Amino acid sequence: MKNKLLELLKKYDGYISGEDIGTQLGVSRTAVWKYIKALRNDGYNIEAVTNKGYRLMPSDDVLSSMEVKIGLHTKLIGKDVLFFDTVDSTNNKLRLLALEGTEEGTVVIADEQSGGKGRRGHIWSSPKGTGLWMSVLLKPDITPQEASRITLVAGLSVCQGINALLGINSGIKWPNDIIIEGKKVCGILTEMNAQIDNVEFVVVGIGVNVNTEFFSDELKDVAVSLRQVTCGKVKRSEVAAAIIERLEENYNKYTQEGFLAVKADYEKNCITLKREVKVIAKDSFNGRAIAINNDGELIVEKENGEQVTVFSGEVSVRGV
Ligand code: BT5
Repeated sequence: MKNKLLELLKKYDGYISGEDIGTQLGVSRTAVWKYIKALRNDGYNIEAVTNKGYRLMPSDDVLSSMEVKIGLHTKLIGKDVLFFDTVDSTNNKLRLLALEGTEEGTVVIADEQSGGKGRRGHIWSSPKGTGLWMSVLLKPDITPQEASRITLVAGLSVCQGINALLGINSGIKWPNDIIIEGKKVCGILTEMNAQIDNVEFVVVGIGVNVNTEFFSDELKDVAVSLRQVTCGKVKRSEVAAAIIERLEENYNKYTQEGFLAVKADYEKNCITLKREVKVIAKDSFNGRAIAINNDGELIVEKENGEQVTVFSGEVSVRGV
């Protein structure tokens, strides 16, 4: 009911009386008042004026399950959106839920992560109220070796989602960073539970800096937020919905037709291609990123003309 009331308030530009709300939703005016109070507790700014009724004020950046779901038209991803004020890591939270049998497509979002994780034990800074810290549960019928392609699919979805929503020009640094003007706006951490030859489930963790105004000294030269780029406050729920919509579309293409189905879009948005890169591995080398192959791996051409296939997760690639 709270959901329906919110939708109704959003539909009206001006005021709507308690009586009208009651009639449209089929509840008493006392019940209307109760739900208005509940929405205010969730952070919505609802004005009440005698003889006029209620009006939803241009909303601040309220992040909640309901707010995300209102913007969604997907069938699988986001059918369930679970919101938490604080968790250690949305990936950890969703993994536990997955072990209990939670359905594919479930999304966990938190306002704050106390132990946000990057890859290989890195820390992901996830302060309260500033970013979109979100994990998505997927159960693709793939082998563990193929799981890194899910990261590419997710990266593409973030890039397309935020570019379309905000009219910006982010790009993907292969394999999993979303970059704007040379700085990282989003990182993706894909974790899985698997047997030797099949994946039970994949948790795709997506961290987007949305309304961060100031980064720590350590991060300020490498990190950027959507707010810093657009010079205005951005609604995290809209960012979440835009990403989930694209993710469902790309994930369906991927599961039905393989990576080839999204490869052209990935390449179009990939800023690593045609650039000089340094592949950091046991034996580091310099080269030129010339292509993404049909499995999503990066082909780097060394100065001597030798072509090397770089597997995601195995190395880092930096612009030189
Ligand atoms: C990543 O790791 O980029 C993956 C980050 C995934 C975060 C999401 S949030 C939701 C879900 N729950 C989690 O616990 N994690 C996922 P990596 O490529 O290892 O990059 C980590 C490095 O990025 C750090 O060592 C810092 O240098 C830098 N960094 C940390 N916090 C950052 C931030 N908020 N913005 C930009 N860069 C950051």
